[in-house]
Amino acid sequence: MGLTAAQVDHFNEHGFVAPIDVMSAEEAGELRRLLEEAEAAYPEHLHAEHRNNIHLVLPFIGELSRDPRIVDYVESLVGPDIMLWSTVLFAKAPHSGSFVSWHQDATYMAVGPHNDVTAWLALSPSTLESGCVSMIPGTHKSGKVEHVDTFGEDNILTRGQEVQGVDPDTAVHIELQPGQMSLHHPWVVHGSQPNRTDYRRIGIALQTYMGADMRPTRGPQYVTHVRGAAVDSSWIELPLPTELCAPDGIANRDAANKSFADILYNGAEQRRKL
Ligand SMILES: O=C(O)CCC(=O)C(=O)O
Repeated sequence: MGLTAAQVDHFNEHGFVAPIDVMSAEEAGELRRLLEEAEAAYPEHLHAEHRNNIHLVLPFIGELSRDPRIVDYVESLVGPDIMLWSTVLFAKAPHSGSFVSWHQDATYMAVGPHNDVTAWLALSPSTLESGCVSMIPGTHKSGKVEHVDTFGEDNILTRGQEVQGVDPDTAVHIELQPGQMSLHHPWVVHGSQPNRTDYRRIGIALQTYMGADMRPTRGPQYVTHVRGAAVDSSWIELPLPTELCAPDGIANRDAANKSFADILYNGAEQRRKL
């Protein structure tokens, strides 16, 4: 089952579509349990500063990246031949100041031409109070806009990059229950506020699902195959893991994270500790 014509129109007009039911709250709870069990077992590999590309070391996140209940919707936007660029675990501790400044994903990605979409799946309630993702509708139509690096301490983004002059009153707050997802366009301006609740707000961004026509514009860059045609040789294709945090998965993730950091920090005046 893919998106309805009305959902595709909404995405094209506003730059996002949500909420989309992917799985039951119980199933999302089970994913959360597996994730938190892995965080407890492998703290050196899974912590707040090491939260990228978890699908390369956690088999259940690898499987999630190919789950037809997500990918069928993605296919409605990018076509039948799909790769995945990365994943990001966006977790905010209860009553933490962590926030995400207004930004566009595509600005720092060094891939193109853009035929891609991010799926963001909630594993706990993502509400205005817990710091859900907020989108500025229609901003995807402007293409790339200027960002300023802030390196703000509580800013979860790599370089604290921020689009200036956004009017927060125009934001649409994407509230999701566990098991629901949003889909957003690589150029839509979005961000999120601190978590003011007693619970951990957890979302997994499958970021970004790319159509087969996309290419790296700086390299080397790593992807996993999701469905359809084989990955083009301009990418380095990595396998999904079969074991939790096994040495080969860790080596693949280290390579992908290094390339990810080199791309995201391109031209930056400083780097955070990774
Ligand atoms: O999870 C958040 O708070 C921000 C997510 C985000 O910026 C993204 O998925 O691109």
